[in-house]
Amino acid sequence: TGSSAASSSGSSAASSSVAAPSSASKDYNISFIQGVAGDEFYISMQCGIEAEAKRLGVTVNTQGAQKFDPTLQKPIVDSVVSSKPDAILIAPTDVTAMQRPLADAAAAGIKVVLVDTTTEDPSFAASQVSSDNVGGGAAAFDAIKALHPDGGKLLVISVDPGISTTDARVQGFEEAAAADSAFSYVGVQYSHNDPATAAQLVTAALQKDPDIVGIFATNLFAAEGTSTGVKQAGKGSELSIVGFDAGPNQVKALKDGTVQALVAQRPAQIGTDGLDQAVAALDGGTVTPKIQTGFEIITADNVDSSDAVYQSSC
Ligand code: T6T
Repeated sequence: TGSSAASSSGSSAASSSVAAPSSASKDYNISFIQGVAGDEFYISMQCGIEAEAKRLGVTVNTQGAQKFDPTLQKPIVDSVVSSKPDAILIAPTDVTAMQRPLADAAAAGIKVVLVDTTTEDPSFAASQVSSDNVGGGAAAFDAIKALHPDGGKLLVISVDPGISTTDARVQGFEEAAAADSAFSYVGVQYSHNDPATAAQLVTAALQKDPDIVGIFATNLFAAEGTSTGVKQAGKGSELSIVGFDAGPNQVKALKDGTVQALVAQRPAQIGTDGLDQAVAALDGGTVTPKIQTGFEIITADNVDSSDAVYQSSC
């Protein structure tokens, strides 16, 4: 496997430039609804939110469904809304399915802040905080290109259509790949956030196209399964994997050489900024409607010095 890939940081409006309240005027009751429970990305986000809640003097309650699935997230939203929190921070699991429940929550007077993902018409939201997902997808292509300058076939393993983040990552990757005639794009396949499905998709794709040189896995679970699939197919340095996210398993795969680069997001920062915006909205302070947080490309060369690895607990 290749030893180095392009190393750069995401260029996006630094969220540190966004004003944060120094405290809340009262102990607000705020709910954080994760995209899915047990995902180190959302655990790290929760850690950022909890630390900021302590600093501001507000109370946060966190919940997440067992799967990244709007049919499981909607009942959680319904029950949270009926408990009448002051604000909701949420990563909606589908652009369409979560639109109405969240617009209704906002119409009922709850401040809604979208963290990570968004919906098709987020005008109901007080603020939206997310990574530069299109830019991250393009950076994933650059990392593959650095390892395979002669080009070749590319595959993308994503989650499900209708998830704003992973769709934007696919878009950024596809646009960058289309602009480079040395590469040919085999297409995107959807793993439903299930590593076993991702592994099966990858082994099948490699059977059909054994000369694939690069696979972009658009989130943590897609990357986990992609690593397994490539290992099962017995591929070596002729193929590189770039994964979005930097959970402990992804870092392990990077260190053992299965994965060549990770696009690490700043989930704790997304959470911190999201809570700041909720409190600002509740207190009538300055609210920034849209905040883009950065990302970092992690490779074997900089993994030991990187502080971007996700937490599995706070
Ligand atoms: O990649 C993150 C998140 O940004 C995405 O919306 C869903 O998947 C993750 O939570 C990683 O599993």
